[in-house]
Amino acid sequence: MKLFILVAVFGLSLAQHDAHLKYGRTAIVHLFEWRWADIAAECERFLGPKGFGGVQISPPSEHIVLDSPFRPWWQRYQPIGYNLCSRSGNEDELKDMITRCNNVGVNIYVDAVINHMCGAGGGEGTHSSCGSWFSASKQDFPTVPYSNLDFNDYKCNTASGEIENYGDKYQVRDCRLVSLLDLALEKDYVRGKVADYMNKLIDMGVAGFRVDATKHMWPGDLEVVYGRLHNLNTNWFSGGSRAFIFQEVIDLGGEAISSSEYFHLGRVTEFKYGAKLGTVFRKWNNEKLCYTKNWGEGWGFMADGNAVVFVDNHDNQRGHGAGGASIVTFWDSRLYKMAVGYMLAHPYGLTRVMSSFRWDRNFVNGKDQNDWMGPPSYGDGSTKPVPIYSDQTCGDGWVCEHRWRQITSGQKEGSRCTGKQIQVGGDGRAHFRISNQDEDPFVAIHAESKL
Ligand code: QV4
Ligand code: CA
Repeated sequence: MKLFILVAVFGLSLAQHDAHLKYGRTAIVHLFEWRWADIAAECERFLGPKGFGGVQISPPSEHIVLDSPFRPWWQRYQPIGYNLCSRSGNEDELKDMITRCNNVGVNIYVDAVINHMCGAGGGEGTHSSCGSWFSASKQDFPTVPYSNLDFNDYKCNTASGEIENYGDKYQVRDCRLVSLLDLALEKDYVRGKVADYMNKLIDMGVAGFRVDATKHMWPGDLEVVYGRLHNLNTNWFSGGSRAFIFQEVIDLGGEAISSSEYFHLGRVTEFKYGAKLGTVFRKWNNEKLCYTKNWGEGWGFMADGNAVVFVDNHDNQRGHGAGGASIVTFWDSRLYKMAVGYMLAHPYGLTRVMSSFRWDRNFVNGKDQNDWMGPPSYGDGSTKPVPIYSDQTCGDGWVCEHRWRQITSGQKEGSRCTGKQIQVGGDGRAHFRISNQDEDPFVAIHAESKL
């Protein structure tokens, strides 16, 4: 009997590691700040046909709307409630996107901001994406509702109420991250509201969640919340499927909290991956590509089945979060194509491709003054659609790395390959040359792209 229970609990938690990708699909893409209407169209015209497994979307929950700086991208990481209207669109558009993407085999993963609400200095009024009233100063969020009883101030042990020392796991979890009002996830009431929010999305058809700021929440609290989640919608997923959970924990070593505290709950972001890959492709510290022949666990990364990996993310491509100077982004396009090509070809972790927007970088003493800039928008702050040109690239400041030819790789078109053509002998060997002068100095061979 005891053994049986052990197996059942183990099975349940492992289930949350499964991204439920449809057959033959292996990578997901973060369409950072895209509108729901554009994601729906992208699933049908590109992601479905090209074999992408899923999309990580920006937080769909109601968020603060800021004037200064004007509409920063990070306002979406300051929820004021769980209504589903955001800078990307309203609830109907969200639902339509989930349905249309699921119908072409592309899963949707929601960025869930459940550690906190808006910043303590967020004021009072209806400056929010659905127009709901809230008061940051009174800690009053009537649309949920949360009141001042639902926050962690009574537990936090620092004088400022902020996280002051990442060496102390109590402050990291019970105090405010950059002044963001910290939810008391130990309370059954708060757990219930968070689970209701996530369940509404599951019922609409999402396949799982990126859990924002996981390091700042206790594993025991999360276990209860995840345990209350519904099974996935059987219109698209087989009966009994559990939501895929991948948790944002930045663990480069040397802090009180480590990624491994969350492995039993779902996958975890492996931030060492992009940081190390950057040093290899930049040839820093005498790194060489040939040293990566044991790339993955051999480099001290977490176990394959626990990891979500990426070259860069929406934070560290603009100096937020962690990863350091080595991170390669679309700004270094030639290196970036090589690094992403390498990641996609390598069998380690669940791979996530970043899809960004451009902004006007302005470095003063090494710090980008414009790292706050939001997506391409009109004067009133509303986000612009993503125009697609006939050569398949995107316009209006949308970078669309996921559409770069080298990242989708060569295609088979009729009787020819659009990429490099390579002869593979019956013995499985091939002879080919890669010059370091090539514009794209790498080759990835896909077993099913043959003539
Ligand atoms: C500022 C000061 C505070 C001060 C406060 C006073 O920094 O010390 O107390 O004013 O009002 C924005 C501003 C930030 C501001 C804060 C509150 O940038 O300067 O505080 O708002 O007004 C994103 C951005 C943050 C942004 C936040 C909320 O990166 O800059 O803060 O959204 O809008 C750690 C965590 C990790 C986190 C990473 C960035 O362990 O979990 O930092 N990553 C995730 C997301 C990230 C997001 C958050 C967490 C928060 O990926 O995008 O932060 O949801 O490593
Ligand atoms: Ca917390």
